[in-house]
Amino acid sequence: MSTFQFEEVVLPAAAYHSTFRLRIRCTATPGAFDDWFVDNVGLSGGCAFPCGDIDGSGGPVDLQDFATFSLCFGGLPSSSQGCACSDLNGDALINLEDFATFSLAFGGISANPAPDCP
Ligand SMILES: [Ca+2]
Ligand SMILES: [Ca+2]
Repeated sequence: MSTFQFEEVVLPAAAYHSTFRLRIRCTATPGAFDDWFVDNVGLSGGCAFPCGDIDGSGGPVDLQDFATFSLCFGGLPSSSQGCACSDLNGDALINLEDFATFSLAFGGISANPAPDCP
């Protein structure tokens, strides 16, 4: 049996895109044999922009940010960068709690990225 180890790779914020691919090769067994399984593979990401700047445009939190937030409301943070930024408290839900935080950020500029919103 092969021995595996846990590997975690921290990607730069600019690496977030919708065509992420993960390639896993078995190099321990010669020939065309598959003697292993890969499971518990996860991909997690977060918002690369300051709290409330959901569209990443910079500047104060505005109606463009709200437009993206409303499209993501009730959805999954993993569905897009904008939805990742809409999960303002990092609980993997986009709900009224996030809206409350968004409302506080509206019109301002935060130094912290979600989910570390003030
Ligand atoms: Ca913005
Ligand atoms: Ca949330």
